[in-house]
Amino acid sequence: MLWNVSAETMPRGELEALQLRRLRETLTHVYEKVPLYRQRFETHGVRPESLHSLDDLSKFPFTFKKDLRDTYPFGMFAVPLKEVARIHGSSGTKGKPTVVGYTRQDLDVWAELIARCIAAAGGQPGDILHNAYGYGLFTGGLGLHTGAEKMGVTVVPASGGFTKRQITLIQDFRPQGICCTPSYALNIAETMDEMGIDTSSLSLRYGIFGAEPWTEHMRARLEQMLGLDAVDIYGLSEVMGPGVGIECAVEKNGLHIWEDHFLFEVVHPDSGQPLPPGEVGEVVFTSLTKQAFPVIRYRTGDLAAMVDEPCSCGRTHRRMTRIKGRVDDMLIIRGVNVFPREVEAELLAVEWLAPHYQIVIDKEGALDTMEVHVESRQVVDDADGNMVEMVAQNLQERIQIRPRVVIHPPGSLPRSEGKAVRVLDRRTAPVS
Ligand code: DLL
Repeated sequence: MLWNVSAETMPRGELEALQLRRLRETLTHVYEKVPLYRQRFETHGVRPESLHSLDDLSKFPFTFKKDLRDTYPFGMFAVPLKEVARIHGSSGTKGKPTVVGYTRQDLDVWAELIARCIAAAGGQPGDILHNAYGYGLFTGGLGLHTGAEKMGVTVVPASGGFTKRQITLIQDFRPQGICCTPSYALNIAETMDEMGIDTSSLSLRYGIFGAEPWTEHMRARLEQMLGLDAVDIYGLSEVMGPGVGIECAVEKNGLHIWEDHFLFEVVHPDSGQPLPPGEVGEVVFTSLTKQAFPVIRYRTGDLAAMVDEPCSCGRTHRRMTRIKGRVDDMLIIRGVNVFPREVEAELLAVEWLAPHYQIVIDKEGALDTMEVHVESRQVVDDADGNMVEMVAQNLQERIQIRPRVVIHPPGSLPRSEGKAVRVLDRRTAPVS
């Protein structure tokens, strides 16, 4: 089902004309209201009037997460605080959170886009949606919540945690939809299994999973364990929150970005030069309708490619591949560049390992150490160390460094209730 047929199937020419008009308005709005943008534009010798076509956007400067930190808390708001109806933020692993604001109109647009997402996932008015994204400063819980309400879906505001109680609610209320992080969905599914619940008796038809990277392997597992269609939802607080884009249940292949509200580019992470469709680079967003917290060419740090092919669902909005990683998630261990997603891919390829792992980086004297902790699906007898040896060997071939591998019994590694923490880098941990 399409929630907003005319917007979601708008012919490209019409969509681009709308984007150009909205982009001009946004550039004017930030130039007049946000000193940081005015100064940046002036330094780059551009003004809102410099924009004649969508391609001209590339003349405008980028915005970075650091800009939000430097103007903490409200320095990049483009409306007076009394017009800000709500504030959200991201958790901020490095001290203060990044803060974003929404006017009433921004909240309405957000709800509309979430309604489009729920419909794309296979939901419809009258459904019950079990919302296990965290409620609070994090955008996940309330973002999905208000969109579902707007659509006429009954929301169960479960938030994260108290997993057994959540399972009781899922059994008793019989929701058609569930939304949470994929790692928490796995936690719920495994807990059901432990409780001896026959998942074929569940009512779930669709799952809206995102807020962290996940893989096709994980999708297959969640679909099989929970008996639903799982789609990937993407977003970030700085740009709006969940619902910047979503996969459609028809193709489950790339996330439609709601291009009437966001312009997206993919650029080379070092040079900042735009990349053609199909090439993986850093995703950059410009908001087209936001009032309180507009963003111009915001560098997300997320890596993906643009997909510029028609989709059989009928939506004309272009797609983005799954997020392939982050620009800054590269670990440098003894001088070798290591990407956690490479470790994940190697572990998930081993049939008897479970998708629960953690990478711990530390130092012994001057030397970096790397440990990979992973769970097996069943209790394994590895007295002679052959299994550990095999996993360590495979990892070494893939990442050029030999980690110490520890295989843990099923159920022993910490489970996620929100975004899973996959890497513990103790070299950078603050000394307490
Ligand atoms: O995670 C918003 C969200 C909530 C998205 C619920 C989807 C569902 P932040 O806390 O600001 O906002 O974190 C944003 O999370 O830059 C990505 O690195 C990552 N991320 C979000 N969605 C996905 C996804 C929310 N589908 C950051 N796949 C982003 C991979 C994702 N990474």
